[in-house]
Amino acid sequence: MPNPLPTRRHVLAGLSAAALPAIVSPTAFAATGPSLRALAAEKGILFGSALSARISEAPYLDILKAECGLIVPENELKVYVISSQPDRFNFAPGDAIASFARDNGMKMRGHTLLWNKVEFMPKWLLDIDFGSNPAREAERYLRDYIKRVCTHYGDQIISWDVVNETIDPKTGEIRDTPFTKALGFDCIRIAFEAAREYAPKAQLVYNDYMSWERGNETHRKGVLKLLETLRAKNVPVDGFGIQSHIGNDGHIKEAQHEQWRAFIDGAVGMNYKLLITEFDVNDKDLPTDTAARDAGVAAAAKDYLDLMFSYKQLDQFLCWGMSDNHSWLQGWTPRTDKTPQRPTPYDAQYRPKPLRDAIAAALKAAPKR
Ligand code: 9MR
Repeated sequence: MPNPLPTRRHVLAGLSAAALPAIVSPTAFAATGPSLRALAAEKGILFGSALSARISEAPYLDILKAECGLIVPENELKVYVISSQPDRFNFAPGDAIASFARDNGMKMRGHTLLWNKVEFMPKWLLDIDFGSNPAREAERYLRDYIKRVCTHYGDQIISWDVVNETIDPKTGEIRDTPFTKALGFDCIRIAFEAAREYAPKAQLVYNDYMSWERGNETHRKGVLKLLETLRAKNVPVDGFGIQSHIGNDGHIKEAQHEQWRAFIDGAVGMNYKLLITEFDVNDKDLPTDTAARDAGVAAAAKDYLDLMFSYKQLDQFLCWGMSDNHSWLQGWTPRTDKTPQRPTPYDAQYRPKPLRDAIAAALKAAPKR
């Protein structure tokens, strides 16, 4: 379920430049050597992270400032935050993140204009009555919503996850939602066309979570079919966002490189740019021992990132949070031993972990794009 919305007080306390100390002290446990942002930039990759407006700890924000050139709001641009009531539009949480990014010279991605999945639509939208001409009214609503959000942020958002997770992993087909009921595939086309119209300079991305692990075959097939249809119908889509929540299916050791390469080759063969949009490593199958676990996470990450960075079409890479205490995985798949997950580059005390070294090593080994 969606997290409770951040209050205005939290947002402002956490992110406004005015609330930050005038002189920001360096992170207590700063990583040595070049930042991930610098290592990535050397290879033509933009490195960044998700940020939630609920986060206010200065050391966390310092890590972002030190490491990231790109920020994506974790939840603040989702329809259940922006429009939790009909005809109400709340941009305050997203604006706080936009200010943080601007004040710190970071670019910004947008996530997401149409999360075509009923679990993440506000109740009023699920109950919506599109009237006697549902196709026309659904299109009017969708275009209007996308216009409001895109024009609010203008050119600050360089890349949008226009449509997120519309493929049902079990069937490989487009999910049933109020929009697909009214418009079928056209809701996807309309979302991208409206995004092109109202965010003409932004890269437009289809984003999904299919992985290289066993059990993902139908999901991968469905996503490739969607990417093909988008091209066949000349829908304006520039990039394919591969979320990369690796290990999330409990198969951290079951990498299937050949199948995964065939899948990505399919996407780049259709001339899509690639992005890693939400990288983290679910460690629920790894041992309790911290050192062993961190080593397993780092090894899985290096293996995955080496393969991904071999594609020169990939030029944006974002982690889904930079420290373990702020990872969604703590609540999503708690470990059976009850110890906290360790899925991100920094630990809960904001110390860099072997995962950070693995990311740095993969960036150093990556070919220039
Ligand atoms: O990390 C996000 C978590 O805080 C939210 O409660 C959840 C529902 O909005 O979404 C999480 O982010 C998801 C992202 O938006 C889309 N891909 C999967 C991410 C992890 O669930």
